[in-house]
Amino acid sequence: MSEDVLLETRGAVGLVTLNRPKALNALSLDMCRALHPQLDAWAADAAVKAVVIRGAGGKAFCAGGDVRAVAGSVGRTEGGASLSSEFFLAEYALNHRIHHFPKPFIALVDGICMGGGLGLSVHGGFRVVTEKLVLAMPETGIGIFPDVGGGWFLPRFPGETGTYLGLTGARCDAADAVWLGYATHRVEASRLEEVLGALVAADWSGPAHHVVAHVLAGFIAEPGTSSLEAQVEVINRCFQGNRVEDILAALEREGSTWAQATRATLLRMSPTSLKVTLRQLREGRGQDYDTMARVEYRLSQALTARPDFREGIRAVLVDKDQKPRWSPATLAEVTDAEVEACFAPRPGDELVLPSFD
Ligand code: QUE
Repeated sequence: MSEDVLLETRGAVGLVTLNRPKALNALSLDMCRALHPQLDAWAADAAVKAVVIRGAGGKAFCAGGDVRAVAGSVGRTEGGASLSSEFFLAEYALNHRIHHFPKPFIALVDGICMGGGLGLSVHGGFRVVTEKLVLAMPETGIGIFPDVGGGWFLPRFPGETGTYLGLTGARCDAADAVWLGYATHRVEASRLEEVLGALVAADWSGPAHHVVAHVLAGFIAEPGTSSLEAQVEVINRCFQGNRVEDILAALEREGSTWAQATRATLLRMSPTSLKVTLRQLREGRGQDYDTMARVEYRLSQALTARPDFREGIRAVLVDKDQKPRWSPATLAEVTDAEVEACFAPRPGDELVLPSFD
């Protein structure tokens, strides 16, 4: 059994603790494989009324998928399957299990939550955040794209904020997360143990969603004002385009300090990632989550096979020089055909999801 994810029941609550604090609880293939069957068992067990997920160590909920392991394995296969296909199949199946979970699923998101951390939280019904929240979808900075359902949840954030967050990787605090609708509750980090204790001690004789909502309501604190909300009009003006080049031009016309800094951020990201991501987010406006999960699996396989992924991991997580050399290096060199090819079906290598109705 993996010690990297702790699974226990406390009274009527199934409790998941992501337990790789030195790696900011980054989600590995082994963790997905340990957690998923336990969620199936809890879904079927009438004595379990709700599931709580949290991160150990007090610094992070979950920094993302274990992309370092995936990048280190590119080109290598294990009995025919690559770690990239095994990992993304397992991670997206787990996200889908949470999305369709039949009982309250409560994420206690205290600290860093990026990429795969959103996959473990946004699909549940309750996302409880604290003053330590740092929320981001930073994948365009490592040559991939905002996955784990980003194609579904980012277009559902207000106006063009999802486009902005998915392309730039900008960080959100607790007030931003409440305004976006990501967070359902804001509590003080020092009270999270008490929240868990109150859920364990609750009288579960009523409808479970009402019980959870009632317990959490007893702990809410003021979220404060969102700086993201204050920017929404300029974000909407600049990020409405359907071409990355149009977004850059709009930021240049806008001219403010914020617009110049945002434009400079975009110019540091993988040009291929930016073009693929914008197409993904536009497609996701009109699609349901399950459809986007299948699209995202195709993208995961196409983009992890490209050079920008290994280069992004090198620059951000290995050498940490923050100076990736992207290939192609400019937006103009990324052809529409290259972007289109990333979305192509992969006969014999598709994400197959169970139906939970
Ligand atoms: C983009 C990402 C990730 C990232 C940085 C990015 C990501 C991820 C990690 C990460 C951070 C610290 C760790 C670790 C992984 O960083 O998905 O193991 O200790 O997991 O810019 O998508």
